[in-house]
Formats: sequence, C-alpha cells, structure tokens
Amino acid sequence: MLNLSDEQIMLRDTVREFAQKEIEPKAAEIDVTMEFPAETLRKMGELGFLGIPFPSQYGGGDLDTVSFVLMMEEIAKACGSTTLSVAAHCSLCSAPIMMFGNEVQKRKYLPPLLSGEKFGSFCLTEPHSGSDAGALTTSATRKGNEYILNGNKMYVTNGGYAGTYIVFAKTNPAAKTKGISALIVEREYPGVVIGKKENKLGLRASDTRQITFEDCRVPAANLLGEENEAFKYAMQILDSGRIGIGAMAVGLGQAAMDKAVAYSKERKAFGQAISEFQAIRWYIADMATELHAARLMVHHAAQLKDAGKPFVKEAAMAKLFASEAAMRACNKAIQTFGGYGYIMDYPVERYWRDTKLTEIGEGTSEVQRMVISREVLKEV
Ligand code: COS
Repeated sequence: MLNLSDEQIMLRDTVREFAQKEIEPKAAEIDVTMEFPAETLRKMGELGFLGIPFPSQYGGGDLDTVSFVLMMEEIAKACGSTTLSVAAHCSLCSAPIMMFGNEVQKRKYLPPLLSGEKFGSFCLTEPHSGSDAGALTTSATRKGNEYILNGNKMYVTNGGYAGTYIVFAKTNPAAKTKGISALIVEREYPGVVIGKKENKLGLRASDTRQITFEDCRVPAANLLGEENEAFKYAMQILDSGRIGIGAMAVGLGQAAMDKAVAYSKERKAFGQAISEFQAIRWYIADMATELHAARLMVHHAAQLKDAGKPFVKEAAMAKLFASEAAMRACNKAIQTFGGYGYIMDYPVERYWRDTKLTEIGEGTSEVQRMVISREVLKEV
C-alpha cells in the first residue's frame, strides 16, 4: 500500500476488527440462507462506515477515497455479499446524489443514506441493455411537474430493501446516449414494483432484483443534474464505483490466500506439510505478488481521484486486474485445499463464487478493456 496516514491506518484497523467480529462469523450462513445483512449494514451506518468519503455537512465522515477502499477490502475479507451491498449503496446511490444533486436533493437524501437508515440502489441495466448501457429503453416522459416513468430494470443490487433508487431513463428516445436522464425515485412512489430476488451463483445474501416502473410519477424536482445528460453521469459514477469493486476483489482474493496459506501449513502429505512442496509455494508466491500489485493499483486509482486528477483509465485497470488476479488466487486456493476446497465446509469455494461477480458487475472485464484501450489510444 502507498504511504497510508495514521488516520487511514486507524480506520482500516477499526473496520478490520468490526468485520472479523461482526461480519465474518455470519458469512457462510447467509450465503446459504440468502438473508440480506440489513442489521449489519445498519450498524455500519451507525459507525459511520457508509459515510466515509462524504462531507460531514450531510452526515459523512469527511474522509477520502483511499479510506473508502481500505474499508471495502476489510469488509470483503469477511463477506462478499455485505461488500457488494455497501458498494451499490455508497458508490452507486449516495455518490451520484453527491456528484450531481442540487443542495435540496443532497440535504433530503444523503443523511438517511449515510447513516444507514435507508438503503440505496442504482437502476441502469435492463433485460436487453447491459454493457451497451446507452441502449436502455425505460422512458421518463415529462408531464407538468412530473416525469412518468415506465420500464424494466435488472440486476438491481439492494433492490428489495432500498428506499432510494437512482433510475436512468430515456427522456429523448430518438437520441441514444444523448437522451438519457437520471431520476431520484423513492420506494413509496406508486408504480415502483419490486420483483423477485435472483438466485445467484455467489454473493447470495446480496439482494438482486428486477424493478419495474409502471406509470410511476416522479416529481420533476427529482431530476438529477441536467435533462438528457445522464449517460455521462452514469459513466462517471461507474468510473468511481469500479475502484470500490477493485478493492472488493482484493479483499476476497486476500481472504482466499490467507486461508490457503494457513491450510498449507497444517495439511500433511507424503510425510510433510504441503507448504513444503514447491508447487504450493509457487501458488503462494503468485497469489501474494498479484494481490499486492492489485492493491497498489486500487490505491493508486483512489489517490488520483482524491487528488482531483483523471482516473478513468486507472480505475478500469485496477478493477480489471484486481478481479482477474482475485479469480486466479481463488482458483489456487481451492487447488491448495484439494477436495476440501470444493465443499462448502471451507470458505474458499464461496470466495471463488463471490469473486466471479467482480469480473462482471460495474462493467465486465471486456468493457474495462474497451475503456482502457480507448484512453490509451487518446494519449498517443
Ligand atoms: N466520463 C465522462 N463521459 C464519458 C465517459 C466517462 N468515463 N465515457 C464516455 N463518456 C461520454 C463520451 O465522451 C460521449 O460523449 P460525447 O458524445 O459528447 O462525445 C458519450 O459519453 C457517449 O460515450 P461513448 O460513445 O463512449 O458510448 P458507448 O455507447 O460507446 O459506450 C461504454 C461506452 C461501453 C464504455 C459504456 O456503455 C459502458 O461503460 N458500458 C458498461 C456499463 C456498465 O458498467 N454496466 C454495469 C452497471 S453496474 S449495475
């Protein structure tokens, strides 16, 4: 890690203690029961973790993005599902309001989100619009002082528990990326229909839903930023969000590595601990090296953001590398455990299932490569 301040180290250690004591012991169980960790998230809100990079005037912690990624890594070491819920809540709901909201919107919506009193969601993806985010078809038609919202959103993290949704919709269907607007939608508005919870490979306790808007009337005052400008907002939101997902991947990969290293010292084969074998040592060396590199990349992207410098390329690189490095670490961890790695009595198979999402959510690895190559081509 890059020169952390005393304050950042203290925060990381506080979160680590909380995560190991309060989150980790429940992780295996909620993976099976798919129970959303609402109480844990509320506690995290009370402790100020959900407000880390936000100004204190809205109830935030006045801390930076580096502090946020330190928190994300520690939570991820304990429970992937909880971490994804935090990522969506902070990076995809609270952050957009902070970035593009007006003063009235910030004062109304941020305090309950930062304190964990309400949960937040981001509604961009649709059944036929994922990587091609500009192809979304949900519509918002202005009528007097309201927008009438109609459409179907998919893979909405925290969808069934959120009180506040950031919803992307076409306000000019003829224009692709130049006809999209973002609205702040409250769960109580008539026409918000919460679909069934998806049954997923991993991150099973995170709440993933389809959300449908049926003639949902949203006050025009809830328009986020300018009309028809929100495709760019979505891109900027995801640029930042990807740093958090990178940190989540590092945490999951580190947890897998830590378990594999401990196991390799205990497990005996052919008369010695398997940590004595070169094959296992090379796994350990590769896991340690790649996760170290991934962490540095995540921290670097976070530092660029904190310094107000461009970070689009570095955020995409950090997410791409961290998610793929973490997947490799999980593979090696399962291999180290052998048959025990393949059964649910040990957590490494869960880390593998949870990590897979980091190669897909907030932009697939293929989208990250598109973003990175575009940025590189611009530079030359
Ligand atoms: N920041 C600011 N503006 C950006 C931007 C960014 N990071 N990326 C693109 N834009 C702007 C472009 O500059 C362009 O503006 P102009 O038309 O004024 O020049 C506009 O947005 C359209 O951009 P572009 O032409 O690149 O759009 P594409 O349709 O080609 O889409 C990708 C580009 C694939 C990068 C985009 O659709 C994407 O990120 N998809 C993945 C979405 C995703 O991550 N979904 C997961 C959601 S997690 S719940």
